[in-house]
Amino acid sequence: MKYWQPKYETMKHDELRELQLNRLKKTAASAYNNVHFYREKFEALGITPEDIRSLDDIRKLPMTKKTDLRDNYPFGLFAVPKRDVVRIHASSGTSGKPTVVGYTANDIETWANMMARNFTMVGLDANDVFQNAVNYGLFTGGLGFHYGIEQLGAMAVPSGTGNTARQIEMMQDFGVTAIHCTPSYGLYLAETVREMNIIDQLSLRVGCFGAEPWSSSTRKELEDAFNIKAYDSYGLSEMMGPGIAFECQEQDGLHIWSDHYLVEVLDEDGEQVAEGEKGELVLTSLTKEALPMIRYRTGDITRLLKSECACGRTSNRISRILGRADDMLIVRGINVFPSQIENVLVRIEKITDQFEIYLDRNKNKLDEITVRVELDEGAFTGEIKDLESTRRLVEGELKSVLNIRANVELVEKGTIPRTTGKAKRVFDRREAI
Ligand code: ADP
Ligand code: K
Ligand code: ZN
Repeated sequence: MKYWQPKYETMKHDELRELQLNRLKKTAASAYNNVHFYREKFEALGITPEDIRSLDDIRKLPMTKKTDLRDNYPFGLFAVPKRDVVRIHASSGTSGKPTVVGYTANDIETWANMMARNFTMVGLDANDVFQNAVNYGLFTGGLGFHYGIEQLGAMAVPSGTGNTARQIEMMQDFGVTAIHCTPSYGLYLAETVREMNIIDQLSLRVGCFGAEPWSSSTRKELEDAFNIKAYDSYGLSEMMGPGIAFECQEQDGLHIWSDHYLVEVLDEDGEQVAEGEKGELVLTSLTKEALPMIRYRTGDITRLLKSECACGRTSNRISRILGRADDMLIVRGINVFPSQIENVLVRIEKITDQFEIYLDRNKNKLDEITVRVELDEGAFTGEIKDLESTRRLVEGELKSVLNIRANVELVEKGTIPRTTGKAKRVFDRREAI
């Protein structure tokens, strides 16, 4: 089977635009009628959903940012009563609290079908055995992929993260044909497989890699090491999770599902860029019920590609993600904002509010984050064990907010340079993957 939902995947452009317009009107009406935040934004601009008469009218609508989710934490942007929400997920917020997203039963089904489209697009079907080697739980990558695999009818192996030896054993024993993980973990797995010299015992054909940016040289490395085709999977929690945009077998840009999302790629002045140009990806959901998002600024920089593709799909297409428009860091696929770290540190008494963040890649090619903080004068007792307990305290607080382990390095007060301008706090020493 070539397409999962051929009607939508290959819909003619004018028909698709009509569908988008109808769905945009519905989404705007739901946001306006059910979400106080949107109602106020529309009113401030002097517009109502009735002002949307063509797709170009999207430009009349207000933009939404990640901080808007924080300000309405946890459920303030939901457009349906709580009883209609069947699941929530959470991703990193810009400060102390995570960003919470919600789904109705229809949303979950839409998402599963979107994933099944992606899998069909890269040549998978019910005969495949699919190992999902990402974090389950509040992150969207686990259950998001999982439901898609089941929707496709393939066999899901919900291996989660960690224990590389076990991961490889499962690949061998279960005859795994497809895997999903971050590209950096993929590289580590590949290296381990090479060291064990067992590539002949694997049945892998397809790898789906996402949650962090990666390059075409990493693609080649992964494809060579595993003897697979490696595909880029893009998504973000605010738009559902993974699977919003996905590469097809042409491996030349990602299809972004136009029946579910209205795509804008905007320059710094908020103007739509021309084909081939770079800009920030701004998305409007067209079918999301629990959490409609209007002109959501993803912060991700991409290029707009022409929508014709040799695979026959008519959706919008974007290039791989080229970077971020803001200061968000991606560490092992998990988003980290310097403001989150600052938020933790200012609450701890024994240290000053100066800090530096160092990012490195360890020998297993995995990201390491180190936060350098200053011990406050009065807090130094002269006892090494007290230093160690302060360090552990800071590590623990960071872990609970960031969801990943950060190394903490304590230094003497005054070590971190003070600036009068904008402090340089982040030192990213990782080579690109
Ligand atoms: P978290 O990972 O903290 O749960 P999200 O799932 O919302 O949060 O992360 C979404 C972000 O991850 C995107 O906005 C983008 O910056 C990054 N991302 C996801 N997939 C890719 C990809 N394939 N290439 C580059 N960046 C990606
Ligand atoms: K991410
Ligand atoms: Zn294609």
